[in-house]
Amino acid sequence: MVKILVTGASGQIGSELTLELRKRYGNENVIAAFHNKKAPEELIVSGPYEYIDVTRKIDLERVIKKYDINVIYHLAAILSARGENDPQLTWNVNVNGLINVLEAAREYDVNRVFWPSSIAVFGPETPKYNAPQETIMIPRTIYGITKVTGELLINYYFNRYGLDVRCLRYPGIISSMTPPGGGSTDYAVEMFYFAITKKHYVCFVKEDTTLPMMYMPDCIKAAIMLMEADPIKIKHRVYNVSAMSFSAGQLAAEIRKYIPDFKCEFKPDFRQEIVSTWPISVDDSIARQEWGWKPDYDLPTMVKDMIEKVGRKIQR
Ligand code: AKB
Repeated sequence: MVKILVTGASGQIGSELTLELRKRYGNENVIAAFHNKKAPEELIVSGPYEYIDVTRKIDLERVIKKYDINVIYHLAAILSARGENDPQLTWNVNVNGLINVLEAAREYDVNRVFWPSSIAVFGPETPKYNAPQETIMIPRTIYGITKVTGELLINYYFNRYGLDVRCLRYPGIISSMTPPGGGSTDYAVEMFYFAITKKHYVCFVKEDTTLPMMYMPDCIKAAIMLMEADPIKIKHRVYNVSAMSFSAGQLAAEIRKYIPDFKCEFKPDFRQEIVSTWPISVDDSIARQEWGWKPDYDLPTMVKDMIEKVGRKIQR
């Protein structure tokens, strides 16, 4: 019997992933955990939930014991832009939180752990195009530093203790249900809300800023595919995954196909400096070879779906 704990369940990825896991494994078998934040109504009513501060190992232990948890999706984290306002807090949540999860997983015989890394592990020295899975990683943000540290830790826990931890390096994630908070790729979600409600958006990166991105259904599909993959096929602990790359200007132009009078201005702020250190595209061929990764959405199909879903959400 699978009993899954999702930390950071009220966040951008967590809210949709939790609902998908509940559909797959049964509502009562997926425990949503969040910290001090109002969670989407759907999460609260569809299954069990708990308040957890991942920097307190005792909180994790209580929930793991209470539900006899054997799989953890550990998503609680502070993202890149917010991280720069408080590097110590970011280290505490992202690194000490992860160590608490890994230690608790080891002590309570949890079978499998998922942890998201990010393209933020890369830095200006990484090749800009098709950034390889194994490459030079000298991130410039505290968030990126915590993600590199986390990748090293999960490799350590696998090699030292045999803990089956699996990790994806996500690009910027575009979602319709829960907006991201504190990321440097948030413009790619905000643009839809402003285009639909105000027909005007001031974008915080330059028009030609091009980054790897992924639509939420692919983000969830990748996590579940990796977690369900046969251990024999998994030769790495950390995988690059990719779906599409586009510039902020190309995104605005694609949205304009549905909202012709949408006006987008580009006024870069401190987040431009962050995204300028990240690659334009990543090479995910190892994930494709080893466990069959393949995204479903590209720029036009993602924009079409987002316009419909965000439009419906705003009307409600
Ligand atoms: C962020 O912008 O911080 C995140 C990420 C790329 O990890 N979306």
